[in-house]
Amino acid sequence: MVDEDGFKEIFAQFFPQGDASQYAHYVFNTFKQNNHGQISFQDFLGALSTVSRGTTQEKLQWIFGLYDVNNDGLITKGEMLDVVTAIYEMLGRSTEPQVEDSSARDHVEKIFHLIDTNKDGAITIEELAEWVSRDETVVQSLAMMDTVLYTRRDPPTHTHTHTHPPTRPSLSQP
Ligand SMILES: [Ca+2]
Ligand SMILES: [Ca+2]
Repeated sequence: MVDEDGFKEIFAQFFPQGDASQYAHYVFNTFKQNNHGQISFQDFLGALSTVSRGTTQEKLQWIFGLYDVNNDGLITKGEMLDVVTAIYEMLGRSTEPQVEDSSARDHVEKIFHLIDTNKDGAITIEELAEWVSRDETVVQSLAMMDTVLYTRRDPPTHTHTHTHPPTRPSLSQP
């Protein structure tokens, strides 16, 4: 079985330049909800495979679960800020350009207004799906798990910390 500390160790190996523990906590939480509190190593690998090679719908559900921290079916601005902040911490200080403390908040404000089309202050899975359907490529950059899988196949190099910026703000790659 993989426990939360095991997750943190795995993420720490892939993102040694930052502090991945908070992001690992959110990812573990997402897997836990999908697997009723127990995560075997097979479940873990299966989930990684879904995130990397699943359908857009499967990825969408996984991403939604990641950002919907309290699992109530809505992503609030606070939840998005928490997860984005965790991603910034994971990427660490070696990212270029240097991440300013205010940029996570700015990023969240921008993205939130793009996705929350009815402006009620919360994002539903339908709103997220609608946003993704406008640009299929965005789903590729939604989960940092893609980066983890990439570094698994290919030993980490410095270039992984600054991939090409997406054409619009994404949830996970500021
Ligand atoms: Ca929520
Ligand atoms: Ca909304």
